Amino acid sequence: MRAAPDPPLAQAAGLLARSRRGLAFTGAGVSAESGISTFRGEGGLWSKYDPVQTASLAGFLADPAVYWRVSQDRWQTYRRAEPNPAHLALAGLEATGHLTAVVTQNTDGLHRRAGSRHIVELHGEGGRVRCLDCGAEEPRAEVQARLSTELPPLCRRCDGRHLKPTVVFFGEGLPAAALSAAIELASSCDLLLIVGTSLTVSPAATLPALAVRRGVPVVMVNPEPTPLDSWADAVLRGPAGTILPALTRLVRGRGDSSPVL
Ligand code: BV8
Ligand code: ZN
Repeated sequence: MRAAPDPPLAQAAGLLARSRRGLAFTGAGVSAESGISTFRGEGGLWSKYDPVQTASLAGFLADPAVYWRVSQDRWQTYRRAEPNPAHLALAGLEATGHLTAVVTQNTDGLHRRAGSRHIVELHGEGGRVRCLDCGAEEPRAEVQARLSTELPPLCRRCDGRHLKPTVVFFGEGLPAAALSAAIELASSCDLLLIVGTSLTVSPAATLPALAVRRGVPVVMVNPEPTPLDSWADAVLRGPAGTILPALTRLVRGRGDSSPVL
C-alpha cells in the first residue's frame, strides 16, 4: 500500500530542512498581518487609488500632491506597524541557516526590524525622502508631519516641489545594486520560498523564473492562487503569519503542534 503523500506543510518543511542556500522572496502579503493593506486583491490600495496616477514617476512629476494626499493614511499604518510572526519566522530561518537572504518588494522595513540580516529591498525603503531638484534628503516622518500645512511638501533647501520618498515608483528603474543582488541570489539559491506576492509587478516578478528554470524546489505561501502555483513543489494556502511559524517549528523538529494543511 503506497504511503499517502506528505501534506504540503510537511513536504515544505522537508525541502527547507535540506536547503543551505534558501531564498525568501516576499511581497505585501507578508506585512498584511502587521496591518498594512496589500496593493491588489480585496481592500487593496489599488482598489481605492489609481496606481499609475498615484505611484508612477510621471504622475508624481506632474502633480506630487496626489501622491502625498494618498500617502497620509498609509503612512499612519506604516508607523504603527510591527513585524508579525511571518517576518520573525523568516528571520529565524536565516538564523538557523535555512535561508541566506530575503528579497522583498516591500518598502516598510519590517524584515529588518524582525531581525533578518541579509535583505534586498527591490523597491527601496519608505523611511526617507529625497528632493528630485537638489538631492537634499529628509526623514519621511518630518515631511509627513508638515503635510497638513504644506501640500505638496516643499524642499527645505531649494523650495522644490518634488520631494519623493526613497521608494521605486511605476515607470522608475529599480536600484541597480539591489536588482543585480536579487538576480544573483535567485540564480544561486537551492530553494525558493515565495511569500505574499501576486507576482504582477516587473521586473521583480521575473526573479522566481531564475530558480524555477534550474529545477530548484519552490514553496509558495499565499491564501490566494498565484501565477506560479503550478511550478511550486508545495503550495501552502493560508496567511503567512500562521503558516511560516508552523513551517519553522516543523523544520526545527520541535513538536508537531502545527496544523497539518
Ligand atoms: C520599471 C512602490 C522601467 C511604492 C511599487 C508602463 C510604464 C512603465 C512601466 C510599466 C508599464 N507597464 C508595466 C510596467 C512595468 C511596471 C509593472 O510591473 N506594472 C505592473 C502593475 C503591470 N513596473 C515598473 O514600473 C517598475 N519599473 O519597469 O521601470 C524602467 C527601467 C529603467 C529606467 C526607467 C524605467 C517599478 C515597479 C515598482 C513599483 N512600485 N511600490 C511602495 O511600495 O511604497 S509596486 C507595489 O507592487 C509594491 O512595491 C508591491 O510590493 C509590489 C508588488 O505587489 P505585491 O507585493 O505582490 O503585492 P500585491 O498586493 O499585488 O499582492 C499581495 C499578495 O499577498 C496577494 O497575492 C495576496 O493573496 C497575498 N496575501 C494577502 N494576505 C496575505 C497574503 N499572503 C500571505 N499572508 C497573508 N496574510
Ligand atoms: Zn531641493
